[in-house]
Amino acid sequence: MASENNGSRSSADVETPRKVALVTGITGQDGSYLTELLLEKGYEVHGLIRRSSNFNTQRINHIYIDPHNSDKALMKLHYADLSDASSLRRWLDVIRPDEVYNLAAQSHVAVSFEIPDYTADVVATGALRLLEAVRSHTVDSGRTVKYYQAGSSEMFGATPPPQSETTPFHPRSPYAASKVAAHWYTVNYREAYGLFACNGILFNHESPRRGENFVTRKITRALGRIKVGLQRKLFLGNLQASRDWGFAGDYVEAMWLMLQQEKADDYVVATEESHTVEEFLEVSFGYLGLNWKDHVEIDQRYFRPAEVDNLKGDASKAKEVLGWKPKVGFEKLVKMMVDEDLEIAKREKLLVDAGHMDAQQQP
Ligand code: NDP
Ligand code: GDR
Repeated sequence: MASENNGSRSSADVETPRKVALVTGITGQDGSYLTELLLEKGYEVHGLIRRSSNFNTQRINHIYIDPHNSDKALMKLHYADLSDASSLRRWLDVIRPDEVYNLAAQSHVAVSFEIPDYTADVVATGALRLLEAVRSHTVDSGRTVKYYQAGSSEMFGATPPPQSETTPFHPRSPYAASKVAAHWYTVNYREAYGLFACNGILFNHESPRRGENFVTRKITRALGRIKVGLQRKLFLGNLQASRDWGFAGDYVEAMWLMLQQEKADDYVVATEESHTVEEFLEVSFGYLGLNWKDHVEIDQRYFRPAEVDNLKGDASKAKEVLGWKPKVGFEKLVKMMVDEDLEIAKREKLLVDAGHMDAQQQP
C-alpha cells in the first residue's frame, strides 16, 4: 500500500498532490457518504475495516474498484480494529494520511446497555488509541495530520434543548458516556500536544443506508413491506422521544469542512428542528396512504433503561464559521427513505412470490 500511495503523488501530480484520508468505520452509513464526498474532491481514501464472517462492505461496493484490475482504484481497504492499537499505528505509518476521520463505533445506544465494556473499549478507548497513534506518528514522521472525532448529541442526554457547543453533557447510556470520554480525549490531545483535532457533535442523521435497527430505518423498512403485503405488524418502543433528524449526506460535508479550517475546534451539526418518533410514523405512513395505528404495537423490550427525551440542536456556530447548512429537511428525508425501502420491498415480494425467499420477520 505504501508504494501505491507514493505512486499517487507522482511527478504528474507534483503541483497539486492528491490528499490522502484515512477513514475508520468506512463500511458504516457515514463512512460510505464521506468516502463518496472525498473521492469527488479528488482524495485517495483508505478505509479500515474489521474482519467479519460475512462481507460487511455492502454500503461501499458501488465505489469499490479492485486494485488488481485498475490503477484507478482510489479507495483502498485494510484490516484493522479500534481495539487493536498496533494495527492503527501501523496503517498510519504506511498510509501517511493528511486527514483521519474516526467514525468507527459500536453506535447503537440500546445495544450499549447489553455490551457496555465492549462499547467503552471501542468508542472511548478506541478513540484514545487512534489519537495516540496519530500523535506518535506525527512526532516520528514530522508530518501534520488532522483528526476528526465523531461525537454525538447523545452526549447532551438529559440536558434540555436547544443544545449547543456550550451545553453541559449529561450522558444517559454507556454509549453516550463513552462518546463524552472520546470528546474530552480529543480536546485534551488538541490542548496538550497541539494536534489539529476536531469534535463534530452531530445530531441524528439518517438515510436509505441507515442500519435497519435504528428507529427511522426500522420504520421505513417495515412500512415498505407492509405496503406490499409482506408484513402486518411493527413493534416499537417509546414513541414520544424527540430527535433532530437530518440527512447523512449533508452531515459528512460538515465533517470535511471542520478539517479545512485554520483552527481546530468543536461544532454542533443539526437541523434545529425536532420531531417525535410518532411524528415520523405519521409522515411516513401517511405518505403511502396508511394509518400507522393499524400496524404499530408497543413492545417493552424496545424501551431503554434510561431514555433521552428531547434533542434539538443549535447549529449557529457551524453555520457562521463553516458556512454549512442542511439541504434536506424532515419531510424530504422521510420520503427519500420510504421511496427507497418501498423499492426494496417490491423486489423482496417478487422473490417471495417466486419461492426464492421466505417473507422475513422485521429487523
Ligand atoms: P454505523 O453503525 O453505521 O457504522 C459504524 C462503523 O464502525 C461500521 O463501519 C462498523 O463496522 C465500524 N466498527 C464498529 N466497531 C468497530 C471496531 N471495533 N473497529 C473498527 N471498526 C468498527 O454508524 P454511523 O455511520 O451511523 O455513524 C458513524 C459515527 O458517527 C459513529 O461513531 C457514531 O457513533 C457517530 N454518530 C452517528 C450519528 C448518526 O445519527 N448516524 C450521530 C452522531 C454520532 P461494521 O460495518 O463491520 O459493523
Ligand atoms: P438514537 O437512535 O438512540 O437516537 O441514536 P435510535 O434510532 O436507535 O433511537 C431513536 C429513538 O427512538 C426510540 N425508539 C426506538 N429505537 C430503536 N432503535 N428501535 C425501536 O424499536 C424504537 N422504538 C422507539 C428510542 O428509544 C430513541 O428514543 C442514534 C445513533 O445513530 C447514535 O450512534 C447517535 O450517536 C445518535 O443517534 C445521535
